[in-house]
Amino acid sequence: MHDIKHISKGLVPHGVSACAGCGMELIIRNVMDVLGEDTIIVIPPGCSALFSGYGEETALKIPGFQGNLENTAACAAGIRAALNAKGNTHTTVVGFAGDGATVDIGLQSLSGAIERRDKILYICYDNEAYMNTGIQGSSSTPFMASTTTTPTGKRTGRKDLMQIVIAHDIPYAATASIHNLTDLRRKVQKAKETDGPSLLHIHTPCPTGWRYDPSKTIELAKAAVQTGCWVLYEYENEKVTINSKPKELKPLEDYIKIQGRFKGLSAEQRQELQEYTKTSYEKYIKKLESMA
Ligand SMILES: Cc1ncc(C[n+]2csc(CCOP(=O)(O)OP(=O)(O)O)c2C)c(N)n1
Ligand code: SF4
Ligand SMILES: [Mg+2]
Repeated sequence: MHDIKHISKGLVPHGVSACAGCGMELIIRNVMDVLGEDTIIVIPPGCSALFSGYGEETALKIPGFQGNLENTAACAAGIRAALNAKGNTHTTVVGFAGDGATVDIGLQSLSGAIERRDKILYICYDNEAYMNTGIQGSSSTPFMASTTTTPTGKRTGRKDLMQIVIAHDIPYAATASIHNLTDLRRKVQKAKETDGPSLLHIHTPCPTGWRYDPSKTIELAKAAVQTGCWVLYEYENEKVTINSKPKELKPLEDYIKIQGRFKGLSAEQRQELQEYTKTSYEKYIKKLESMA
């Protein structure tokens, strides 16, 4: 932990070094705005580490701790336990980690914290690859997306973080998208108030890794929901609520055509991806409806 030296309006100053149009920056600004200053944040290596800081510097006006890719939830749980031992039950402890740090490398520590019922808020901003180290594919990288380790397109679909935490019967979990900040902020507040572990899985367009014009970040976040690539729902009291269900899905091209990571696909592959997306979406909605 280090003292906070930066003074600015709000808890996140202007002029941070995220790329222009970064979805993750927008998320942390909103998350911090809802959580307020009585918060301790744990951030693993990844793009978000610019918010936990380098050496003496930090881009957040709250105490922060940088752990490892493996242990965001364990570090957060340890801080929670120390606060509890001091009689402090009011401070929010939040883990803010990428998809690689969550769905791959830190999954065991997340599982342990949920199983122990540690009261931590865990946020996975999902930019669908290991961006900070050069866009390597993660288990959250979607089917057919090109990364530096899947140059001709990923051959498998993505791991389902939400269903994994639901299998732990987590008290509260929700997906969110930056195209609907009202919904996102409501979920942050709900997660904060949850008596036990809570998790938010937030879709995070990344202009550098997905290779699109930075002005299109919100448009893409919205298109992901409208084309069935991202489903907004929450799990609470052992039940699922679907927050947004498009009457009819928009064509997948609306989402993929401006992203460089899908540019190498042939017309047949694009068609295959369209069918895969539609079938997976319909199957997923049925499953969620059975959990309502
Ligand atoms: C065990 C381990 N493996 C690899 C690394 C190197 N590393 C640092 S950040 C990073 C990328 C993390 O990806 P993600 O969690 O998705 O965050 P993003 O960079 O996309 O924001 C990697 C692989 C590490 N720090 N620890
Ligand atoms: S690589 Fe992507 S997630 Fe990382 S700072 Fe740049 S836009 Fe944000
Ligand atoms: Mg990532």
